[in-house]
Amino acid sequence: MDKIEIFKKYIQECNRIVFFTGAGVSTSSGIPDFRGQNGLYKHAPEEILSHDYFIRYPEKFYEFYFKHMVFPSAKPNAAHIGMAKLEKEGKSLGVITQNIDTLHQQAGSTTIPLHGTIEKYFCQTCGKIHYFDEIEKNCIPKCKNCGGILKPDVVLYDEPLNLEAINQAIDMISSCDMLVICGTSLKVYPAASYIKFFKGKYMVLINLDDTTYDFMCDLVIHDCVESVFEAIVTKK
Ligand code: CNA
Repeated sequence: MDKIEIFKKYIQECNRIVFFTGAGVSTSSGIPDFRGQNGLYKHAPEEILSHDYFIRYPEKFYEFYFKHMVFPSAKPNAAHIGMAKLEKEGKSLGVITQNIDTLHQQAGSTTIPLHGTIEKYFCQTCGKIHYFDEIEKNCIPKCKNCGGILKPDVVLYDEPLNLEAINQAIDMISSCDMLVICGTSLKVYPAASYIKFFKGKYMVLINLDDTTYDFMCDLVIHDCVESVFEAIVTKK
């Protein structure tokens, strides 16, 4: 049996599937990842997307952020749509994602965004919330209330994750019967460590490159995640 057939068989057997996703799920929507073949790693994103850098150089931070992290015209691809479809069919509990791009939410999945989203911005001075559509994009976005600098509601390097999101992610992973890990290098912690809470039947990994967790999985597919979902959901 080929790997796609095995994956289809697992999907038939399971009704509490959870997807754990990363930047590779969105590359075919035109959003570059960090560590893939055309990734942003040459720009040192870990330094620029850190809390310390944001506080010290907000102008340079936002220049990078709006150029490399925000893609308002990106649309969900076959992977986002396939995961949402499996949830509508009662097969999946939803998606836990490290992505900030909101494409899973746009596709209609129940989504736990571990690293926040590009949708919300908080004033550093008065706390007022702003949304993407209402902020200025060609300079440092400022609060409409007090003029303070806005910070995106994304988890920057050297910032803690949201406790509620962590608890929801661990709950979902520890109660699912199949965990499908897609488009992530599993190199960003603590997010990657949550997959260790899985105690269900099948762990599947779909990623172009090897990861250090491949050995733990029942099925590893080194291919484009959107092609896999086209094969199993769209063309089933
Ligand atoms: P990463 O470390 O860049 O890894 C991405 C992985 O996806 C690599 O191993 C690639 O081989 C693989 N990959 C790329 N394209 C595909 C594809 N079409 N099909 C299958 N596999 C593919 O990204 P991670 O998500 O693991 O790292 C977590 C960081 C990246 C999080 O903090 C994110 O917020 C951050 N990030 C998010 C986005 C986004 O929201 N779309 C974009 C870039 C970075």
